[in-house]
Amino acid sequence: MVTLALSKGRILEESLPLLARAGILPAEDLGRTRRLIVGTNRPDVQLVVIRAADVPTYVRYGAADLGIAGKDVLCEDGGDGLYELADLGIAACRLMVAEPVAAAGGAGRQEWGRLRVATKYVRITERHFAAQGIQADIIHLYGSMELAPLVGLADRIVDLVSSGQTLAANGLRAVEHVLDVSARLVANRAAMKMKSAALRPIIASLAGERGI
Ligand code: PRT
Ligand code: MG
Repeated sequence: MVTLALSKGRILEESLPLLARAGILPAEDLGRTRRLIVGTNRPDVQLVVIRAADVPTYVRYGAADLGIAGKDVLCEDGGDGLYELADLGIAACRLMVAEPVAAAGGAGRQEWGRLRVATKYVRITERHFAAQGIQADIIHLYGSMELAPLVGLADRIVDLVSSGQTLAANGLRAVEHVLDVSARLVANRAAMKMKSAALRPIIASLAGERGI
């Protein structure tokens, strides 16, 4: 059995056409079912639908042989023990530093003491500011980062931006680029050896020309 880990939301929506092209059709509507393991038209392929940030963990421990996860999630995770096989070119966005439009480029930051940055991406954010010699206080949030500067919780945020509408709607603007993000196909290292014959054709058809 080959197990592929996916997350609900954008990754799932944009992965389904890739799966269909690879001849893998979920047996149920993944957006609706409450089942977490979903069979497919292929008796040897099943899907697990989990939180986006959990995909690297499932694949690392071999609970899933393959996974589809955003580069944001993989960078934050560190990716140890995983093979990144392909940039699938889906769910594309940018990880950006943003601040209130009113903050005027962060001028006067020193007067207020250390920069406070709210984000879900603690490791990436620490690295990003450390590389500039800025010691930031990172405030770990699990979602709705855009709210933090509006209520005085943080000076800046590090979050994903695609259209920019969410930032604009909350009086924020992107001030620095951190990372270009798209979904990647990852694999468990042991499975690549032990299940090579089963995995190779699936990887080839999912990755197409995009294999790394
Ligand atoms: O739901 P859960 O908390 O488990 O995870 P999640 O909310 O991160 O899942 P989901 O499905 O929203 O995102 C999963 C993956 O999709 C991310 O890890 C990215 O790799 C990818 N992705 C691509 C995005 C976006 N684009 C995106 N725009 N994930 C989130 N957003 C959010 C962003 O955080 C912000 O709130 O959309 C908002 C900005 O969108 P615009 O269009 O207004 O700029
Ligand atoms: Mg979500």
